[in-house]
Amino acid sequence: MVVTTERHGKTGLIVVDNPPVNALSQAVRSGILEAVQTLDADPEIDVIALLAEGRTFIAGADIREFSAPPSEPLLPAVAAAIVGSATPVVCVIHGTALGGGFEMALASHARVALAGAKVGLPETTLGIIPGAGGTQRAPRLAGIVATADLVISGKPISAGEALKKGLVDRVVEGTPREAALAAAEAVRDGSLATRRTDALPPAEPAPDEIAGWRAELAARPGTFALEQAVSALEASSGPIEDGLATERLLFETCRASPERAARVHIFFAEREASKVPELKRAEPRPIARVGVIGGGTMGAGIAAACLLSGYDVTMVERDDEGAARGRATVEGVLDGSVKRGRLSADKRANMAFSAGSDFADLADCDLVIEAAFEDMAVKKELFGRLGEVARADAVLATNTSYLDVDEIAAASGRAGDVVGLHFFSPAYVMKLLEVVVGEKTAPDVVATAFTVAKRLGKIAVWSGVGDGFIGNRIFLAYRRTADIMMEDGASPYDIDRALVAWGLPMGPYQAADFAGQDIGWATRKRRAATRDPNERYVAIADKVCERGWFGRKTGRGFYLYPEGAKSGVPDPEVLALIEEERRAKGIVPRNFTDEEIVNRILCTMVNEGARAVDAGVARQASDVDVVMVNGYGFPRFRGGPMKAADIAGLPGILDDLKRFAADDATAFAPARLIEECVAAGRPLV
Ligand code: 3H9
Repeated sequence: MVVTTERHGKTGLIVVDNPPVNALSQAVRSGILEAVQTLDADPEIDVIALLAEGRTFIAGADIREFSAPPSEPLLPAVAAAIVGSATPVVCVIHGTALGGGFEMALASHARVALAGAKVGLPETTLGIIPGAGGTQRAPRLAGIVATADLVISGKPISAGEALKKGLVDRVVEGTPREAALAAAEAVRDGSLATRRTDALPPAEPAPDEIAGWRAELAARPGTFALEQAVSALEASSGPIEDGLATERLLFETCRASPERAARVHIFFAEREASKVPELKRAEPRPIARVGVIGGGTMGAGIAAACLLSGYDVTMVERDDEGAARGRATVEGVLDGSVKRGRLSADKRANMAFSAGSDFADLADCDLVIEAAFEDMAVKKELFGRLGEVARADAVLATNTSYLDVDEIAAASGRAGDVVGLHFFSPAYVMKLLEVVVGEKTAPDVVATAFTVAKRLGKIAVWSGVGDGFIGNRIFLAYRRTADIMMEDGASPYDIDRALVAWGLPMGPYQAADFAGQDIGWATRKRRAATRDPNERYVAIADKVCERGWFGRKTGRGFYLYPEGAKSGVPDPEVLALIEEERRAKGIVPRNFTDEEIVNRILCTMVNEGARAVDAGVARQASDVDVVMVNGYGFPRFRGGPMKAADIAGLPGILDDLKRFAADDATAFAPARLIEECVAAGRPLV
């Protein structure tokens, strides 16, 4: 029974119990509907309270049901039954009341929240809009602008803030059950007023704000649901029946959209990624003290991330000067967190952090993360020492972004303890963590890595050993395809523009300039010796670097960055340099449409992602999406490259791959997984 009723004197309780988050499945919807009707018809009951068991009130509609046709009773009918109940209904919120969960509260006649509870309307983050009255009832209580804050940001607000906005009526202490019984008593003695939201006057129109939001949304891709949400909010200044009908129509349009399919896919893919079998097979090792080798940008970022998540941190650098620099960087991050209100001064003062140059300080660490220079010889030397210095039960991790983790592990003399933890910069901000599992990595070490990742608030993805793991492997392939298009006739500015219009936050050349091209150049030089001489190599970026044009930090890269300019401007000298390269290679430039640019890049990413699955580097295709969305800015509204390929039509992608492979098999010779999926008529994810 996912919904039960209880009678306590004249109070009728409707208790939802559908773990883990009390999502509004068909059974819950029909349970609430029936319970409201039963208790409303009971002459002994004069107040009804709606509450939930477990860690949270209702976290929304059951997202898993969105891809199937809707089944009765629909959520708006449940909300209508609550609003229409002649017996007042009080809703008691604990944990998070989100989406349809908060809409059940908005339909109730009064709302009581436990301190610490949160409420929100995050539907647009899933590519839909509130579809059970949220866009009509919240504006009647709080106004269009305050509701838009919730709907457009998708972020929940605290019970206290909700009280200020008029979205809840009271914030109380205690358990949900105690609060429900007390609230019923308060309704009875008149100290808690009840009202029917639908009987409140329509919201005050906000035409200027609405025009502003529309203009802002029109300027960026992937805002279909947000645009529909604005239209629904606009309708809240008319009669409630019309508004609810408009909302329903717009909700259904969103439900059928590719944006919804993509966003819901990535929501579940992120949760699937960390369900690795090792977590069931092995007990994670306890971790309290983390050692970090290296105090550069990466090392300091990792140290800060660990401190912010409550670990003690020992940082070790080559010399005292390096340690002092590393310490200063970490402290800068922590001070920034205090300033932004994300960390209390008290917690900051009590953090256990030391930075020094004595390797022996790592001896009492439970986990050591190496973030030294990206060079195999350096890493092997460090892991050789670490193998001896670190405690026998310590986990040893490398933050390498390309190198062979098995080779590094072997150097430690205890390969079972070694794992790759590939953080993304800045490590205290970026959500993605690739957990690179070597041939000999012990299952409890993998389980430890995923457990630490969870505590760090990261989305961890399992990766096998392979050049660039999952993300950088795809990134390298993507950049190579872009470079080839650039040499064949597209300008870097055309490529960036087409990809940004498609939804990437930056094109590859804007990104290179932003990050600083010297790092990529150094990597290319290191890899030159192992490059296949028969493979096409585009040297344009090297020529740009040879001139010292490393990007923003040097005032020019692929773009020029004049004093005070917000973004780069095209550089005629770079165009001339590209022209020169084409001439030297005898390439007659051809035209690339934006569509072809996007298609070639998408085909490259999907193919390389599928090859990573073929090679056992990625466990499943959805992990590729999680990596690209959370580490490389791939647009969430497209669900990741694999989902984007499914949405575009996988058979068409395979045809394109075959066509493009005729002149570039390196990037486009189709991966086995794609051939198999198309042959079997199934999607990649
Ligand atoms: C909506 O309400 C539409 C309506 O307006 C209109 C309808 C007509 N459904 O995140 P966690 C699962 S749209 C199904 O790891 P946490 C999740 O997959 C909805 N399943 O825990 C996971 O399963 P598993 C609006 C759901 O503590 C487990 O619960 N609501 C749903 O870190 C635990 O989740 C939202 O967008 C769901 N709605 O965070 C809220 N939610 O264990 C979405 C979760 O098998 N949910 N699951 O992997 C969240 O933001 C977080 O899950 C929450 C808990 C904050 C609640």
